[in-house]
This record gives sequence, structure tokens and C-alpha cells, in this order.
Amino acid sequence: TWSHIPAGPPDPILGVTEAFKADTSAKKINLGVGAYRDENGKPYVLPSVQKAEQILTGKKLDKEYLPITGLAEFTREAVKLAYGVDSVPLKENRIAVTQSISGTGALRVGGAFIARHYPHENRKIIYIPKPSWGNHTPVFRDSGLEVRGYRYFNKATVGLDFAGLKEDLRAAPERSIVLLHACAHNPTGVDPTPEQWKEISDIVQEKQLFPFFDMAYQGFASGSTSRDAFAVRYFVEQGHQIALAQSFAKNMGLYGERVGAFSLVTADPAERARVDSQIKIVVRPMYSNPPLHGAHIAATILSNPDIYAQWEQEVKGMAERIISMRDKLYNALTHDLGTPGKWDHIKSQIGMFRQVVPAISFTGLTADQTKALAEKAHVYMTADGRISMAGLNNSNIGYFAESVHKAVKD
Ligand code: PLP
Ligand code: TYF
Repeated sequence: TWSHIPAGPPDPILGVTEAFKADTSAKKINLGVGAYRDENGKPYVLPSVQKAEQILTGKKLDKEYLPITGLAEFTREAVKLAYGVDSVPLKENRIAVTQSISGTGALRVGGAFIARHYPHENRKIIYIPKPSWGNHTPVFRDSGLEVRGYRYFNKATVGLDFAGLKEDLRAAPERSIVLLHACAHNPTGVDPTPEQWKEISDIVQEKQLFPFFDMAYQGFASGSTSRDAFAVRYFVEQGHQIALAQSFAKNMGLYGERVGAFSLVTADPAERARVDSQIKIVVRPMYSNPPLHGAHIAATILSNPDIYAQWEQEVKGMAERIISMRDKLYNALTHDLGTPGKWDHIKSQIGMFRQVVPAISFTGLTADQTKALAEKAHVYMTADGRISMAGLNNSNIGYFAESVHKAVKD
């Protein structure tokens, strides 16, 4: 029956992990997958998560199904975290929300909802940045949307192509959908400044574009959950009725628990109730209802002031360790080794109001150089030269810098 089926290509990110696992060298380093590692290079379970799990164990909860849209305590806290306690649509009870299978599931439910209900039939076109997270195109295409790109990254400056971005959004058909990375853009590590966000908001308004935010790294970019929510909250303040995908994979380290939320700002509580009912109709035939445990963990952290404060500190700690690795790598390449090329983009990019310190970074290395790094130095990253900064630590950063130096000089 399936003999006609050709083999599909491997996942570009998970394929790096495969190659890393097959390498027997003791020196090997995996900077491929965007998952946090502690100072010893090990996966990190946050102490606040462990504390929440102890509380949950003590409660001896049952394992009944959640409702279709998930755990209400969780979704209530999730929107509060994203939109802010002072958010007007939140206070007015006009944000529709569902728990989701992490950030990917939020994007997929959102994509499916828009494909079914977006009123402008010939505008079911979503513009995503070039480049974007590798899964955006398949998620939205499989949701039934047409996917197009807008310019985002300037290779020459390893920075934002803001002129290109504005030109492309202005040229998009009116009422098209635009996907925006709320903070810590993946894979470039380059974010608009607050001033640039304001200009983007103006264009979105002018062209009546529909803004869909993907927030997979709230708190992880700057160390502050409210600072990282700047773009989302600013757009909402400007009156945009946004869509939002949230993930708790990175900022709570809940990767495999699959905790996320999809929300939509609506016009009033009655509209919100109608939208909620239609979100249920989208979700029900996909997976019926979401998993329980991770949502309980996140809800416990977000609703308990002491654990919440501890969690914010732990998020900050992860962000700070990443900043220190950026500074060390920059110093090693520019000062210690004198590696040819400009490496400023490796360092924290100090914006006008905030410090942007994404967990991932484009190195600017070429495909040949990244290939040589894997083959000669046992250092693994994605083919586009993206590294996960959290894969670096005090034990391996010196070797990594020397290996990059050699790859650039050869
Ligand atoms: N969106 C972006 C930009 C991402 O980088 C990721 C994961 O790395 C996701 C969404 C979704 O991740 P998850 O489904 O694990 O929450
Ligand atoms: O960009 C990354 O590294 C993350 C990690 O199916 C990831 O997207 C990779 C593959 C996947 C889910 C998450």
C-alpha cells in the first residue's frame, strides 16, 4: 500500500542531535537544539518546578480529563503573564483562551481557527519573517493558510533588515496575517527595538494586518517576563486584536510536558464567549483535551506568590548565564584569539530601553565552516550557523572559541 512513498528529509535541528550522538569524541559539543543546559552541560529542572510538583503530590489529585480548553486556573494565569494584570481586554473579560500542546500546538490551533473563521476569504495569507523558526511554514501550511515571507535579517550587519521589513509589510495585501516573534527571534536572535515595534504597529494598523504573536521565550530573552512582553502589550494597548501563542517549554523548562496557550483578543465578552465555543470545536477533533500535569505545574507556579518570585529569579538566572557566555565568547574571539571578522553580534545587543540576550544566536559562520567544525572539532550546530548559547559553559567555551578561530582561519 505504501510502496510509492518516498523517504522524507530529516528534521534539520533534530538531525544535528543524531550526528552529535554518533560522535565518540570526549570533546564533542552540541549547540544544535535550542534547549537550556546548566553549567555542567546537563538539562535543568527548575527548583520552582520541583517545589510545585511536591505541592501537587501532596494534593493527591485525580487523573480525570481536563475540559477541551484545558485547566482554567492555568489559562487564567497564562494570559495574565502575557498581557499583564493591567491589561484592559483582560479586565473586560474579552480574551478567548485555550490550553494547548505547548507553543507548537498553540500555533496550530490558531492557524486552524483562522483558516476556518477569518472573515476575509482571499486574505488567508500569513507572512512570516525570513528566516523564521523552521516549523512555522509547515504548521501554517498544514493549517490551511498560504505562507509568504517578509524580509527580516540582514546578513551583512547580522542585524535587523528594518527597511526591508517595513517595505514588505507595506506591500502585503490589506488584511493579511503577519506572524511576529514577540521576543528572542528564532533563529537569528535579533529583535526590533521598542521604537521599531511602534513603527511596525503603525504599519499593521495602516494596512489592517492581523497580528499573530509567537511568544516562545517570555522572560528568557531579557531575564524579565514583563520586559519580554513589551511588543504584545504595546500592540494590545494600541487597540490591535491580536492572536497569541505562548509556550512554557523554555521559560519553565517544561519542554516534554507540552504546556502552552492560544489566545485571541475579542471585541466584548459576548463575542469572547462565541469565539471560545468555536475554539472548542477546532480542538475537539484534533486531540479532544490537553495533558494535565504540566498545566498543574505552571498554574501552581503562577498563582503562588512565593513560588512565582522564585521562578522569576530562576528565569533571570538562566538568562544571566547565557549573557555571561555571550560576553566570554566575544572576549575570547576578539581579544584573546584575534579571530578575523566582526563578532559584536555575539555580545548582548544593548537596545535603547532593554538588553536583548536571546538564548540562540546566528554566528555568521558559513555552511562550509559549520561542516568543518563538526568533522574536525566535534562541534555541532545547525547548518545555517545557529548556536544555542546555553550549550556553552566554562568547561567547553575555550575549546569552542579556539575551534571557531581555526575554522575561520582555514
Ligand atoms: N515558536 C518558536 C519561535 C520556537 O522557537 C519554538 C521552539 O523552539 C516554538 C514556537 C514551539 O516550541 P514548543 O512547541 O516546544 O513550545
Ligand atoms: O529551534 C529549536 O531548537 C527548537 C527545538 O520538533 C525543537 O525548536 C526542535 C524540534 C522540535 C521541537 C523543538
